[in-house]
Amino acid sequence: MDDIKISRAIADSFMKDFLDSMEMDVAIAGAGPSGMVAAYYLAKKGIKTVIFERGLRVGGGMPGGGMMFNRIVFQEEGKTILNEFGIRSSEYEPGYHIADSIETVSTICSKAIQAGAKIFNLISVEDVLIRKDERIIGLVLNWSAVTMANLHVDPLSVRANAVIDATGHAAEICRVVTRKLGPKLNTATGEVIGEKSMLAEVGEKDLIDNTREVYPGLLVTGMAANAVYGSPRMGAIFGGMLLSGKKAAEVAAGSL
Ligand code: 48F
Repeated sequence: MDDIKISRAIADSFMKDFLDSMEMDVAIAGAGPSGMVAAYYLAKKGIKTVIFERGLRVGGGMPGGGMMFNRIVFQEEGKTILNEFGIRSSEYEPGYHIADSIETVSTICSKAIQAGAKIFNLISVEDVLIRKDERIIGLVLNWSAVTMANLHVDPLSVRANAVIDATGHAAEICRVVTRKLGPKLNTATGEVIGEKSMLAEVGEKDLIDNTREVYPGLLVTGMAANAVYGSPRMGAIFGGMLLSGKKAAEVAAGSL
């Protein structure tokens, strides 16, 4: 084995993929459950989709289950997506299906990639790319190591026809937009309203309505959608996250 060939193979293959991902149909910030499900449905339609994930690993809040018990709950509607992905679950009580959070995350991730989506980990989205009329047309990226070390290093930009904020509770992309472009989201205040306290029944239902375009060129999915529109959180029930990802894919595909 030649050590330099190993290094060249890695750098060369990564750089080809990265350059190919400078322009895409849909760019997604965050590889949590909603972002990866959205990527799966988009890629399955042949839509060029790339996720940029800040962390070392994918899955966001899903692997941790509820309070580190790595099990997650799905209601009937969410179970249909589990079935579609071939993820096993068992019925704990009527209408309460329980799944292994690690099996769920790993299966969704591998299906998204095999459908053709790309996931770049260790890259943070720090801003959006805009047109003169302030429509969002891409993302501004930097290595997570750079942002964590607070190094003064300029970012790179990538262009996309649609951008999805799938950054979870923090709704980071929507917050960047309001901070830099003003209170112009299509929420009641124009700002990120902020999530309400735990109420699973309402949170799960609202999530589907909240999954939509929140600013020209920018969609929101998953917990970010509830945070932006001021709906409750819901803990380790994940049907809504998967259904939200599926809806985000439909809305994004329809906007292309
Ligand atoms: O938080 P996360 O899992 O979001 P989600 O898909 O699912 C929410 C649930 O996990 C849970 C819940 C269920 O009831 O409430 O919280 O809405 O995944 C968000 C991902 O986005 C990444 C973050 O590391 C995580 O993997 N992320 C956050 N900000 C950025 C980012 C950023 N600025 N750039 C890139 N990735």
